[in-house]
Amino acid sequence: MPDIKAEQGEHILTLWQGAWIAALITGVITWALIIGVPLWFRRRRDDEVPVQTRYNLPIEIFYTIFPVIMVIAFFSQTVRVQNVALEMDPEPDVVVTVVGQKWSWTFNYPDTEAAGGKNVFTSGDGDEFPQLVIPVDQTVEFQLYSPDVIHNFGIPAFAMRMDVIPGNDNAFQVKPTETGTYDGKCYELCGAYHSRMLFTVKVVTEAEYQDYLAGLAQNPDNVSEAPVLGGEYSRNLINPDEEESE
Ligand SMILES: [Cu+2]
Repeated sequence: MPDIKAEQGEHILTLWQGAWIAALITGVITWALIIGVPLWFRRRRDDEVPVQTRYNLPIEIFYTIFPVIMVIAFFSQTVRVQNVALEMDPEPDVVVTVVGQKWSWTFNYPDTEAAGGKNVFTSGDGDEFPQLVIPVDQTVEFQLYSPDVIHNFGIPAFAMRMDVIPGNDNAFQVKPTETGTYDGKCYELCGAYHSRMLFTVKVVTEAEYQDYLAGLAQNPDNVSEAPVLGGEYSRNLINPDEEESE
């Protein structure tokens, strides 16, 4: 069983376990019928013809209605859990602007300002995987932005992931329950170096989080005029003269 480290993911795990139990009960009954029927109703003597049943209305009604009831149950539970897991607190404790682009991730921390009101961020490339640092027991909102193609921002330890779609900015929130370092990756086959889109998530205490942000704000490599939203590379490919004309 996966060990879930975020409140939202715990609901998803419960749904997953419930769905498995329901599916297993259905499976056991189905396997029993598949194996049992040929045994129970086999021809026992050479001169005997087994009972020839052409139709059985109650059974036909049962196996039409019962799957419909199962679909309704699975569907309604999924919608219920989805609504709980995707519930948005209008005032999250921390906001991170996550940029998924070919072929890595950038994490902007818009709540924090470096000297002169500048943006604080951390970024990775195909060789070095970026690390996202967030505080434990606080509601963290991920605002997902892509300048190029569809990516998918996912952290298995939180049992949460979501598409990062150009022109359609998604968001979700997590409340991590335990400090530690967890893996994350892109879950949408986005192109040649999709497999390089890995990152780690480090969940730390509030004090460590503030120290981390202060450290980023001191490092010129992690400070920019505006939020780093990516896309320069692909834009220059389309229109190489754009920078000169600006
Ligand atoms: Cu990707």
